[in-house]
Amino acid sequence: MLRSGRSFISHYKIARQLYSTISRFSHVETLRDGSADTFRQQAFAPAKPALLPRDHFRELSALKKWFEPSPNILTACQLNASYLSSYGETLVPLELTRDNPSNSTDDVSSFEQLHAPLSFFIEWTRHHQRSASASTPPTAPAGRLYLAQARVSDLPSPLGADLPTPALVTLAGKGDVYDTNVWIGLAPTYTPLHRDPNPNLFVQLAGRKTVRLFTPDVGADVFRRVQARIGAAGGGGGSASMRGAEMMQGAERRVLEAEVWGSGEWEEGRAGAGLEAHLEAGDGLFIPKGWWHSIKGVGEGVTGSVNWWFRALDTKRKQALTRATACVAGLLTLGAHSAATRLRDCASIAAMSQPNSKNPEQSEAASNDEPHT
Ligand SMILES: O=C(O)CCC(=O)C(=O)O
Repeated sequence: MLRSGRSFISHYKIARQLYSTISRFSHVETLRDGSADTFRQQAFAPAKPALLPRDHFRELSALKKWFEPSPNILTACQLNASYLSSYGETLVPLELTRDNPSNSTDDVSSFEQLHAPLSFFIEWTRHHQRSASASTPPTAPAGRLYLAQARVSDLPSPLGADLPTPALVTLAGKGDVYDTNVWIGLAPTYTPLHRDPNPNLFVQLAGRKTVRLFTPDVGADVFRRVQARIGAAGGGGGSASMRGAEMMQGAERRVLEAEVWGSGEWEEGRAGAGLEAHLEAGDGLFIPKGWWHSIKGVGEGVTGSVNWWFRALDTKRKQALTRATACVAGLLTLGAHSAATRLRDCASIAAMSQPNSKNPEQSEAASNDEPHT
């Protein structure tokens, strides 16, 4: 059967868009095991995005205690209100996004950040999940809430204890965590393209997310092009490492989203520059410092994640560790006397690699970490 010319063209456009979206993003590779050595050698040291083996973080307490299966929607989760309500008075940061009426070009009319008790957010998700699964048509939602960038250090300590720092984080970097944040919402959720000034271990606690990543240079190009485009229309000017209101609404949101999730132009001559990862509860993704990423909560029900922004070893410490390793290896080939002398050398080199070393070489160790928002 022949289609009308217009309908054929629109089908062709959709097919082309789908094809280009599918083919432009390669899958993030999965590490062969979750050991600290493999993580360090194949992801952390070469600054390469990588997925930990599926379910690696399945045992995290938060994953088991904060969420439970939805009784109404197969495969969806909900918040475990009976556990979390004990901390209902805790103030948490929320993002409120309001949808625009359908006759507007922007799909989001306003974006606000506020603080409200956790109990309010629990009630909001419960209400929305109930009306989404009810057979009666739901009333138009007044807006969407996203519990975004809630610092674990600001949560009551039992909740913080449900998110112990993974060994990979303490073993691979300087051993300290810059910041840990949780992100909980009802799918769909959306975080625009940005980059983090520290390495990021991103772990999915509930529901599903899709992450798209760009190399530092391609991401910077995409961001610049979007800024230029909306700058011409009088908008933009935000920072890519700040979760600012400008990237969550209006022209910047629309153009950024189209560039990353639609038929953006970044791919020309840039094979392999865009990566994609699909995360489910228990999965973990390493996002190296400076890699650009945009994240969508997909599917149905509650989606929850936690990220650990941790510090990379500074160059001096990296060099000292390499020298110390070589020094110890050399010991094995020496006689007792020379070995004792060599051992003293090794000890002083190893001291240099300690984070709080008083060695003058270390005073320069203050990292190039920038603040997160
Ligand atoms: O999960 C999200 O929506 C955002 C997380 C994020 O931006 C990050 O980990 O850098």
